[in-house]
Amino acid sequence: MAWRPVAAAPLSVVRIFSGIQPTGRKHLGNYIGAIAQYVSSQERGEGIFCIVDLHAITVAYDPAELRERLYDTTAILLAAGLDPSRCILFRQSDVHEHTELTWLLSSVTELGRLQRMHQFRDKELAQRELVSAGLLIYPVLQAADVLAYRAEEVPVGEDQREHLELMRDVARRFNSRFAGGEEVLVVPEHRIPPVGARIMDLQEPTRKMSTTGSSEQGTVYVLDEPKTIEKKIKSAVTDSGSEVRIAEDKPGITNLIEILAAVRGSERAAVEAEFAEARYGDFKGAVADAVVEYLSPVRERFQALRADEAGLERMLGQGAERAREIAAGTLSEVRERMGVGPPG
Ligand code: AQP
Repeated sequence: MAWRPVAAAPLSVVRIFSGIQPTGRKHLGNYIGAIAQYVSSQERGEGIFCIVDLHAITVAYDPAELRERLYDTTAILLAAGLDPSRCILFRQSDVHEHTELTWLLSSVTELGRLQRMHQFRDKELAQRELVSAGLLIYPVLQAADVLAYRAEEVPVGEDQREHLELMRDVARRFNSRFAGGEEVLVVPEHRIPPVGARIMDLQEPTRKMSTTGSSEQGTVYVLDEPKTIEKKIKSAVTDSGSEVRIAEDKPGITNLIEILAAVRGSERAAVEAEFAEARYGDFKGAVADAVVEYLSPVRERFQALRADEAGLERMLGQGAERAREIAAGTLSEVRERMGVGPPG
């Protein structure tokens, strides 16, 4: 693989940052809520995307599998359409500024708030072995990831709202405590996709589709074969009644409407109108076809990209160099403002 260098973005261009964990198998929720947004953001601004291996070690994991999953995730992102000549794509642990900034920002992060975070509490309860301090500090590392690049936008799913609010508060507190209110750290905006911000489990449509909390049958994986996708969607739990419409008491059908609208890039109302007279079976068939068509090109491109680990490493290394140039500038200003290290 040969990658062209990243062109410098003009100053007025919006800077967009997001991170994704190299854990588990990436699913349709990750794809619609995050990956598809990353790809489209390349048209709108300077995208910086990070595979967050340091986040992945905060729960029980296998070191050899972590490396495999890192390459899987990198190849999925490229297969989805991330183009290293138009964005920066790198591995978090290659840029040490993330961990240094985490420590510096921990001094302006409220401990009680970390302890109350929903994701921490859910994972703490689910954790069978050690609950690591890393799991608690996770949102500070996430804040450092974004703030190191002074990113203006963070495209992520609805489940990240609480973490985004925390990082905005950390930036504000830093600016007020150490920069006299000047925006040394940019307060980022959460960018949620208009449709598909919270894709639900096909078997338990009141829970989000997730890597750790969902069943195999309830989760469509990006790399699932067409037949598997079809089977999962056709056996999705639906609700009593027979109308295809969005309603609180119809979480299964509402989720399928959301999925179809998201993969088609259309509105939920347009899907409802089109299938107003349809039976559940026909509607599910249409959703299955659309999802297969949506994910198939990604699965096909993935194979060749994943086979070239040396090429993936080279590309990640080049991305990390470019990322480090930006993050090092922020770190030197943060250190200076905090009085850490030699002056000037
Ligand atoms: N169900 C979902 N619908 C829409 N967006 C989703 N995201 C996750 N689930 C859904 C978004 O995917 C991005 C990447 O997530 P990640 O892999 O870095 O970790 P995560 O958020 O922990 O993903 P999971 O699958 O939900 O894993 P667990 O089970 O560990 O919690 C994020 O932007 C997220 O919003």
